[in-house]
Amino acid sequence: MQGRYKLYYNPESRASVARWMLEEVGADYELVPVDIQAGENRTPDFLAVNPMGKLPTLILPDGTVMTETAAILAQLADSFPAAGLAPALGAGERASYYRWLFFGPSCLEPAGIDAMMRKGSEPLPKMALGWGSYDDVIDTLEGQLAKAPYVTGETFTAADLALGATLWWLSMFGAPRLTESEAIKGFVARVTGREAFRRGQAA
Ligand SMILES: N[C@@H](CCC(=O)N[C@@H](CS)C(=O)NCC(=O)O)C(=O)O
Repeated sequence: MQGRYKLYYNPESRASVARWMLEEVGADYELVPVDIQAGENRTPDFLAVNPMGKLPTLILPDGTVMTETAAILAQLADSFPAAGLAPALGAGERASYYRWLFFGPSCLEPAGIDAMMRKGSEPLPKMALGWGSYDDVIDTLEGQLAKAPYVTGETFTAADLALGATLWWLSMFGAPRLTESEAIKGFVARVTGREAFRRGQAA
């Protein structure tokens, strides 16, 4: 969808992942700063847009409200096909792309946050957790990233952006094992070396 996008934004939030994607696809967009520390994401005006009070919140050119980082990445990849960030519909690569795009928010993120923040309580039963265990998630990702430069093979897609961004901030916050893994370190360096990543970090 062409036109101007509006991204409710804070640089220290997942909104920076959506901004990176807007840069990747060359979208026309504006940022609306939201000061989370000052509670601007909990005002009635913001909650009327996103009742979860979360960033990123993206307004599409036709006024549709989008939340959920991975969904935003998928929508932008499809809206800007010339950027080549999503494999063709129906192709095997597309299946692999979906797999890894969803692996981010459903496995890597909760496993990483649980591994860093859980204090002293018993681990939850692996069978009941969608991500099984932190070690299973990292072993799986390591195995995949050892095979090829990107998670679906030779080509960078929105799934790499989703996983790369999450691995990048989990590494910065000291999640276990990440900085000891050559495959993961190499992948994070590869994706954060992209020009669009740098542009998305600009003040
Ligand atoms: N499921 C959402 C999570 C978004 C999220 O948790 N955003 C955090 C910043 S990284 C936020 O807005 N926190 C503010 C708050 O909850 O008050 C996504 O994947 O985009």
